[in-house]
Amino acid sequence: MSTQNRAVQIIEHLSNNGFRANKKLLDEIYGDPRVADLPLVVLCIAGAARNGKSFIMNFFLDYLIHKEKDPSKAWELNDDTRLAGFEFRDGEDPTTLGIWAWNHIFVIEQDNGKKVAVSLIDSQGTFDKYTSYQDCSTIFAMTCMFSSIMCFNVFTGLQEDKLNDLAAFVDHAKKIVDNLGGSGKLFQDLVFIIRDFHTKKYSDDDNGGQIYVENVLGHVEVKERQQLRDVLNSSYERLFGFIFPYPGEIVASEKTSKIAEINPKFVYRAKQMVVKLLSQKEFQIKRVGPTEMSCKDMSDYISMVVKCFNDNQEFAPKAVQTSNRDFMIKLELEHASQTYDDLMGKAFIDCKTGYTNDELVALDKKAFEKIKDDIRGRIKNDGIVAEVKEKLTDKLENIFNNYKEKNELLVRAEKQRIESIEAQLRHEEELAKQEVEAEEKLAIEKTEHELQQEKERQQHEKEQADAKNEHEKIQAEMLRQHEIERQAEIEKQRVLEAKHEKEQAEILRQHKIEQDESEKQRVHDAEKHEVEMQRMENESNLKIAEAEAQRQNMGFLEHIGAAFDTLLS
Ligand SMILES: Nc1nc2c(ncn2[C@@H]2O[C@H](COP(=O)(O)OP(=O)(O)OP(=O)(O)O)[C@@H](O)[C@H]2O)c(=O)[nH]1
Ligand SMILES: [Mg+2]
Repeated sequence: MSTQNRAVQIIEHLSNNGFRANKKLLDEIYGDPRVADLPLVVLCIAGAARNGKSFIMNFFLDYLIHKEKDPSKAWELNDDTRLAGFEFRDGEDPTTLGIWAWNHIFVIEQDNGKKVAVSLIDSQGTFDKYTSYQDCSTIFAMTCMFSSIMCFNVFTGLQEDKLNDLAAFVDHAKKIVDNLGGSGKLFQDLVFIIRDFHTKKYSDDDNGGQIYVENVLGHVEVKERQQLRDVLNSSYERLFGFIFPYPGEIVASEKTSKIAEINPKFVYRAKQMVVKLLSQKEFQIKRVGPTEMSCKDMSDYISMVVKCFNDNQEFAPKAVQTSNRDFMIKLELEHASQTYDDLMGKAFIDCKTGYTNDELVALDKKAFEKIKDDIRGRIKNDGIVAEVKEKLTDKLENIFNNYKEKNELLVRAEKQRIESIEAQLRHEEELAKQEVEAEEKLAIEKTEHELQQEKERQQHEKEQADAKNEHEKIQAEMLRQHEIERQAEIEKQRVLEAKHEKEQAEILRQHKIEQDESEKQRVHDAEKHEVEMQRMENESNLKIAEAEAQRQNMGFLEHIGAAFDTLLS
């Protein structure tokens, strides 16, 4: 719980029997975007002053805080739990003045997965010595009108005087709402919370409160009392009864917020009641007549109700009539406009091309007829139906005009789309034609090109063949020339070799001649030498002979020796 969450006075009780709604605060609370569009559940409490209304509201508060925070976890109340929020006080002086609401609207997910907004409203004590009957009646009437779950808090039991108080208001109010349609009931859930209840017969039974209330409101022999019961019994859609034991001394005579200090049986009953009334299985959505209220509607509704009560101070039920009638018409108009908008919107979801005028008029007629059937089915008062229909015609005309404009845009867009498609088609045809022409041209060019290429290829081949031939010719010629040259060279070589051989032969011959000459010379020289040698030998021999002759003559011999040396050198 945020520190800013608290009970705030939404309706101030002015001293001159008047009331003032705090519109700014109401807008802040019920117009909060977090909850504005959610279906609204409102639990209100009313009853005599100083009877523990605010005290018991804190049990509802604790439950909602818990459920909003952690929906899947079971709600536990243990000795550590502190109950706080709505101010309650011991003593005699009234604590709650005017009408107070918890300024945080709880978002609770129902078992079916849909979310609801839950508001808690506490009220000033009524039907007691502190408040005038008229103001009591007004406060009580207002809380009845605000609530979808109306808790009537009483002490010790449902005595006739308490039933009388209730019935006095209910009787008037019921006659008024009877005509408004729906179930025609004043209350949706009427809950009797009976405190300090002692009758043992019921106290020990878990269902004792329900049985007790049904018994009290059941058949009685006394005629007037039965009439009173008939009035009450025809005023609610569902009836609940819860009986509470004495909460314990500390609660009753002092003030405590500690669960540990409250009678455990009281805590047990409180838990049972809270879970039953705020069951996630079946929340009671606030309706005005047959029309369910969204959270955002509540601020206007409360303001309008307060204004009506201030304007009709003498007769509270008249205020109920006026405000309920006006507000119902307002809600019906909003609901019908929304439905019309939804139906027309739906018709436009898949419509991309717009409608013809006749089709559009038929759509409008169909939606309008459906809305009229819905209204006729819900509201039984012909006057209200007529008024809603009359006002609706203007309202729906505005919405229709919006759709008409939207349709014109769609039709125009469709026309443009078709024109653009046609233009596109023409363009595509032109392109296709150009493409075919281009392809044909390309095919011709390709064929020509291929022919040209073939021609060039053939030409090239021919040139290549010619070149090859020429080359081969040249090669052959070159080979032939080369062969000739080679042969010439060989011949030349051969001639040269022959010449060389000849020269060699000549050289050899010359050499032979020279050798022969030389041999001859050598032989000649040898012969000459031999002759010489012979001569010299002869000479030598001669000399030796002479020397021998001389040797016999010594001198002679030396002379022979010298002569011989000279000869040898
Ligand atoms: N005997 C008794 N006293 C209770 C019970 N519940 C609360 N109280 C005490 O009654 C006193 C008044 O409680 P509130 O919750 O302020 O009563 P109230 O009805 O809101 O009073 P107003 O706002 O003045 O109308 C407090 O001291 C509570 O502790 C109960 O069930 N029995
Ligand atoms: Mg109070």
